[in-house]
Amino acid sequence: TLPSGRTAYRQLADFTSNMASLAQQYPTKAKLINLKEKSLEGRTVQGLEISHNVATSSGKPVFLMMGLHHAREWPSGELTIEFAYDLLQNDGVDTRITNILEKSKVIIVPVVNPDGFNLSRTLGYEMKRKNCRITNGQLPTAGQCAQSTNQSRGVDPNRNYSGFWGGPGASTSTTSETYRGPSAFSEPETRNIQSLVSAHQVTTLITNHTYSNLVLRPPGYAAAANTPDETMYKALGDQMAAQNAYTSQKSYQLYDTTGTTEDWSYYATGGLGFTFEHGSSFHPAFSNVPNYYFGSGSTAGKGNRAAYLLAAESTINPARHS
Ligand code: 0X9
Ligand code: ZN
Repeated sequence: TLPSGRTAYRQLADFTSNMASLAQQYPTKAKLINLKEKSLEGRTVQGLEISHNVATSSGKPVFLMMGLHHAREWPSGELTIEFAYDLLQNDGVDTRITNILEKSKVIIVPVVNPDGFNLSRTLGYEMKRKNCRITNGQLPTAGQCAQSTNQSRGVDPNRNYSGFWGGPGASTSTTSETYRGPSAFSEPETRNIQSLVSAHQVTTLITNHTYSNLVLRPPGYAAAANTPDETMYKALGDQMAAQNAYTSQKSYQLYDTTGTTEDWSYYATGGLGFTFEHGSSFHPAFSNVPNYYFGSGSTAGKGNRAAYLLAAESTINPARHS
């Protein structure tokens, strides 16, 4: 059973109400945050900051976890919010969690791309990937993303960050699933994460996606050199992959990309960012999600929960992983 007890994929309103409930239930430890900009359809993008005495936790190193950059990748939001439930429910029970919340702060943003997710999860356009940008210069009104050309409309949020933006593995075609946008950080979804990271000491981040059972680290394209932190980076990636039994590798070994989240955040801040690609399809039956979280078979009792705990602990003492 998942920490929240859920048995079906959340809709956008469920994420919103669940985060509000957690903040209300754990007022000293969980703080609801509104990211800087609304989505193109006017939705507020929310997150939770989680730490002991969260109101005065501004100096603590941060582990940031995100979901749903890509609309159809529903488990990525579930795993992100379930980690928040787990931390809050098991603080004072699990000594690793107590230590994490004492010495660090965890920030979760389960739905980075709410317009796209709403279209995919609720309005029936299940395979929507990108945001709802209309590329003729207009802004969409609420629900307009669901109109006829919705599937091809939009900017890929995971090609719109500034890291190597303009390079290979991203498209200049507005109808491509990997359209990079007219300029780096042209979209509110990526600017929200940029300003969130800039306002905190984010020393480790995980951006959850589906699918392929991978733990990916920069660089995102083959012609780029290894990061200067390759030894430490690989060590932490490999340790996390030992928990969830995914393959730990450099991102470009999957395929070239530019403009992805951690190819910006790592080179901009030095914090270690990873993409996790979960499972074997974009959104399988919900009954798979508890297995993703807690592990199953050879990873029973480990899974992504254990990988996330390692990531959070790495913020407390990064050198421990080198
Ligand atoms: O293409 C992406 O944005 C990610 N895959 S997904 O199916 N979730 O869209 C993978 C990006 C990982 N980075 C590289 N492959 N360089
Ligand atoms: Zn994705």
